[in-house]
Amino acid sequence: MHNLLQMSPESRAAFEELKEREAPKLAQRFAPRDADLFWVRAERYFQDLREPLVQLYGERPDFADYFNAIFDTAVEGYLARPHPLRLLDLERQITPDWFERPNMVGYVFYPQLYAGSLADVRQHVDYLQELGVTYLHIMSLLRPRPGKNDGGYAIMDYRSVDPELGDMETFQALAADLRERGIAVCVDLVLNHTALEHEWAQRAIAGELDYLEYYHVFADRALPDVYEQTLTEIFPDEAPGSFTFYPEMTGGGQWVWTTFYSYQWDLNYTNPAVFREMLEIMFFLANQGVDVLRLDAAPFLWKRLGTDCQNQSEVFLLIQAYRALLRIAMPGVILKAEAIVPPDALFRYIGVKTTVGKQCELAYNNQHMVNLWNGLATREATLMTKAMERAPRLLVGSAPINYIRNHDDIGWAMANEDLQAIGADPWAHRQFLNNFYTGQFPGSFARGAFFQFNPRTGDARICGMTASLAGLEIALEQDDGAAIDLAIRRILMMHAVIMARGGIPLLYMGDEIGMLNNYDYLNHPDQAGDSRWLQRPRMDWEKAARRHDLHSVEGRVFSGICKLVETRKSHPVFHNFALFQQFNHDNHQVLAFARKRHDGDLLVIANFDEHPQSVEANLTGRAGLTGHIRNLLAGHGTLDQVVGGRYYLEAYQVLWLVGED
Ligand code: OTU
Repeated sequence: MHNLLQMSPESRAAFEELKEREAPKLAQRFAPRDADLFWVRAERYFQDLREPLVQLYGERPDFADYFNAIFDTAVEGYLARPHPLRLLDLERQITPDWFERPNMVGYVFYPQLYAGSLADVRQHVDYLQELGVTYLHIMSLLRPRPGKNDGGYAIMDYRSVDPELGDMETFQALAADLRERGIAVCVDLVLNHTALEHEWAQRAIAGELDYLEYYHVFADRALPDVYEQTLTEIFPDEAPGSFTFYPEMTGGGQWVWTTFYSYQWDLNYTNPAVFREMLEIMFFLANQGVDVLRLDAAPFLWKRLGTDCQNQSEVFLLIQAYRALLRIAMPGVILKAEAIVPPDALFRYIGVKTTVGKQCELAYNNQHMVNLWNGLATREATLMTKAMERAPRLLVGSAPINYIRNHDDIGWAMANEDLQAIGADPWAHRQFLNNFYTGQFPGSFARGAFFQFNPRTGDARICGMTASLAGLEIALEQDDGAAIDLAIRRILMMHAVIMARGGIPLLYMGDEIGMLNNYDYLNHPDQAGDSRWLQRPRMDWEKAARRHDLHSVEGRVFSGICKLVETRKSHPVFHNFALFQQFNHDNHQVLAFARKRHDGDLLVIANFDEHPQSVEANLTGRAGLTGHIRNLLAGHGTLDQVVGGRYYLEAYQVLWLVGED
C-alpha cells in the first residue's frame, strides 16, 4: 500500500511518529481489527490532512503541538463512535456513491414548525416516507441564544439541543429511527460564528486572552474601516456594517467582526485552537447520528485585507483538512457546503482539478435555483442553458443539492457574463426580476417580498414560498381556475427539472402541498424585520390531510411530486454520476439537457412557457438516445408524440425521455 500513497517524507515521518504515540490508546480500547481500520484510513488520508494544516498553521512554533492535538481529537472521535455508526461507516465505504443514488430525495424543515418537539417529529416520519424522503435536513436543532437568533443560526451551545425541542437523547433516538427507515440526517454546523452568548464569546468579553483569540477583535476602527472598504454587507437593512462595538469589553470597549447579525461573532480560523474545537463539535454531532454536516456560511471563514473576505483559498484548505479527518475517523459522514456564491467560486467547494475528492461532497446549486426563477419570469430557458455551459460535465464523488427554494432569500447571483451573453443588462435585468417577484411588474403572477433592500445600491433579494412566487396565491385569491392550473404546472415543472438534474433534489417543507406565504411573521417582533420568515410557515397539517384528494390543490401538487419521486427512484439514469450536456436549439422557451450513463441516457425537455411550445425531435438523436423513445412522465392524453419532426409540449410540460431497446 505504501507506494500507492505518495506521502512526502515529512508526512511519512509525522505519521509514523503519531502512530507510535496513539496506537496504544486505540489498542487498549478497541479490538485489533477496529484499530487497524483506523490506521489504514489514517495512512490513506494523512497527506490530505497534513498538507493543508502545514499551509495554514505550519509557520507557528507550536504547530506540532496543535497537529498532535488535532490528530488526537480524531482518535477520540473514533473511540467515541457508537458501534452501529461504525458499521454504517463500513457500509458507506463499500458504497461510496450512497448519496448520489436515484433514491436520494431530500426534505428540509424547522422541526419547531414541522411538528413541535423532536418527539412530535417522530410522529410525522410516515409522512416523509410517503413522499419518498431519504435525506432530511433538520434545521435549527442546537441550542440558540435567547431572543432573536437568526432562525437558529446563532448558537450558544453546540452540544445541546434547543430545549424547546427536547434533549440530545431524544435527538439520538430520532436519528436512529430515521436511520432504520433509510433516511440520512443533515444538521447545520454553524462554523463561521457563534452567538455572543456562547461560552467562548463570554470569556472573550471577560477579557481572557485565549478566548479573545477565538474571534476577530479590534481596539479601534482603524482596521475595520479598511476592511469595510472592500466588504459587501450581508444584511445591510437590519444589520449594517460588518463590525459591532461592545462597550463592556476591556479597554473601554472593542470592535468585533460580525458579518451577519451583531450577536453572531465570526470565529477566527487563523487560530488552530478554533479549528480543533470545531472538529470536536463535528465529531460530537456525527456521533449522535448526523450523516451530513452543512457548513453554514462557509465562504466567510477566512479574512483577507483588500478582498471581500469570501472564498479565500484558505477556506478550501480548512475544508480539505476537515474532510480528511472525517474520512479517517468516520467516513460515513459527509460535508455540504453552504456557499451561495457565483458559479466559478461555487465549484471550488466540491473540488476542481487537484482538489477533486478533497472538498465537500455536496453543495447547494444556487445558480440553478436562481435560473429556474429567472426562467419562470422571462418564460425563457436561454439563461439557464447558457449557465449550463460552464457546469462540470462530470462530477466525481460529489453532487449538487438541487432546490427551488429554501429558508433563505433568492439572490440573483447569476453570472453577469451569462446575462450579457443573452443580451441582458445585468443591473436592469436584476431590477426586472425584483419587480417581477414582488408583483410590481405589470402582469406578474408572483407574490413575494424584498429582503435586505439596500437603498444605497438599489440591490435586493427576494423572499416567498414557492407556490406564492409561482402564482398560486394570486390565482387562489382570484378564484381563477385557469391561473390555478398554470401555477400548479409551474410548481411541478420546477420540481421535474430539479429531480432530473443529478445530485440530491431538496424539497422545502410545505412546497409539496403548495403552501403559501406566511404573513404571520409580522406579528412576531423577533421575526418582523426579517422577511425570510415569509417562507418559513408552520406546517399546515389540515392542508396536508387533503393530499390524497386529487381534486384539491394540495392533492394535485402532492401527487404530482410523488410521481416524480417514484419515477426518479425507479430508473438508474437519475444517478448523479452522469455525463452532462445542454442543448441549444430553435426554441428559447424550452430547456433541453441530457445526462448520459453506461446504463442509459436521459433527455430532459422542459417548457418554461404558459403556452404550448415545440422543439425539434432530433434532439433525441443529438443526445444519443437510441431504440424506442419513451417519456417516463407520460400521462394519459399528453402530447409527447413527434408530429412533423417536432415534439409538442403543453404549458410547462416536462418530458423525461429515455431510449429503450
Ligand atoms: C446562512 O446564509 C444561513 O442559511 C442563513 O439562514 C443565516 O442567516 C446565515 O448563514 C448566517 O448564519 O447570507 O442570506 O454564501 O449566503 O451563509 C443568507 C453564504 C446568507 C451566505 C449564507 C447566508
